[in-house]
Amino acid sequence: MSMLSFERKYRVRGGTLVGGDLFDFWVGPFYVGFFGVTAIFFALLGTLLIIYGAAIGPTWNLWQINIAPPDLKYGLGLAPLKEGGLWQIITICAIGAFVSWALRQVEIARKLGMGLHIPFAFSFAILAYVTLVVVRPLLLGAWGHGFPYGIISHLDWVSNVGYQFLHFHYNPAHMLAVTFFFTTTLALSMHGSLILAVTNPGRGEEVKGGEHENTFFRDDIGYSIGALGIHRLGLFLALSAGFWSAVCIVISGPFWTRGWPEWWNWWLQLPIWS
Ligand code: 07D
Ligand code: 07D
Ligand code: U10
Repeated sequence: MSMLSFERKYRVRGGTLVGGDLFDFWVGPFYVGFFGVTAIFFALLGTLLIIYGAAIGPTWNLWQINIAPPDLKYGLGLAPLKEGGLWQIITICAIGAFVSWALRQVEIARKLGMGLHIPFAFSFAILAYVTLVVVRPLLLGAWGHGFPYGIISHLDWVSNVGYQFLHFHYNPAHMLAVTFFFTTTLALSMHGSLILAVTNPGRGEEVKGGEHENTFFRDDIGYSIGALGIHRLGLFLALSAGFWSAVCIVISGPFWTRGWPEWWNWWLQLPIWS
């Protein structure tokens, strides 16, 4: 069955969470749905506000455009539009768009009778973002602790916040997150290369299957996790990377205010050394 006739068969009514049949239609390849409309609304409004922010700012240089959060003196209150209020509305739009996108994924998965793994996974990215711009600023008592919206400026923020804690690499949750990111890449490269090695052989060679896949890794490292297993592991690794990222930044400030190298003093203070 070609892709298109498959899609025609599955482009059926139902599965919506909100709005019933009202937005239950497609535009070209895109499913719309209630959350497609809200996603477009928030994304468009947020983008227009970024363009407005750029227009009243000092530069049109794409790398240097910057929408800064309010000054710390505004605390958790609303700031005037040109002094961080824009950042606050854009943050609402971003969260609105990301959550709409996840819920649209839920509706599409329900239509197709699939699991909800994809929106579940995307939620971890949203969690990391919300931790950065809502949870941590709330815990620290000022929206000014959110990161600025700009390509270079958000890098400056990461660096500055990193050095506020002297040496961010000593943050134990950052270590876990980094390790999970690295392991995710390793796992994907092993999986991608294995699948290509068996399903895309040279001219005249036979396509191989699961037995070859399992045997390769048994011969190589003594164990094969299996076809389903590698996908479970991949999802676990990737979600753990996002989860520990959120943890590493939310503890920096709200729960640990000194340099991260100092955190490791517990090791030096273990009674066994004295
Ligand atoms: C490949 C999927 C496609 C997505 C892309 C991103 C925009 C922003 C906005 C002009 C993997 C589209 C970009 C819509 C344009 C304006 C105002 C995903 C793929 C291509 N960052 N970050 C980038 C975001 C944070 C950090 C690049 C977003 C945190 C570092 C891009 C967020 C911290 C580096 C970008 C976000 C942080 C980057 C490439 C949100 C910790 C780089 C991203 C919403 C997480 C790298 C110049 C990429 C770079 C980079 C976008 C948050 C750190 C501009 C949307 C605050 C250290 N970030 N980032 O490929 O080259 O993602 O920067 O949270 O070195 Mg960032
Ligand atoms: C937040 C993105 C969410 C995205 C969403 C979707 C659109 C639509 C549309 C394309 C979380 C956006 C979609 C906009 C686009 C179209 C059509 C993802 C998010 C919802 N660090 N560090 C991390 C490393 C150092 C520091 C995380 C490595 C230094 C701070 C990760 C190194 C110092 C923070 C990580 C290193 C420092 C981090 C980022 C190496 C600086 C954070 C990944 C090798 C001097 C951030 C939650 C992430 C964090 C974070 C890796 C070095 C500081 C684990 C590998 C020592 C302050 N660092 N870091 O979180 O945890 O993704 O954020 O040196 O805040 Mg670090
Ligand atoms: C995987 C896989 C696998 C596959 C795969 C994949 C993982 C083995 C079977 C998938 C992987 C790939 C394809 C590889 C490449 C992917 C990446 C590297 C990841 C990064 C991806 C990108 C960079 C692409 C990002 C693109 C995006 C997000 C699409 C952007 C699209 C839009 C913004 C449109 C969205 C549409 C919506 C929301 C609904 C439809 C709406 C419209 C068409 C617009 C018109 C709007 C309406 C009709 C609604 C009305 C709107 C209103 C009323 C609002 C108005 C508001 C105003 C303010 C005016 O494992 O298996 O293979 O392939």
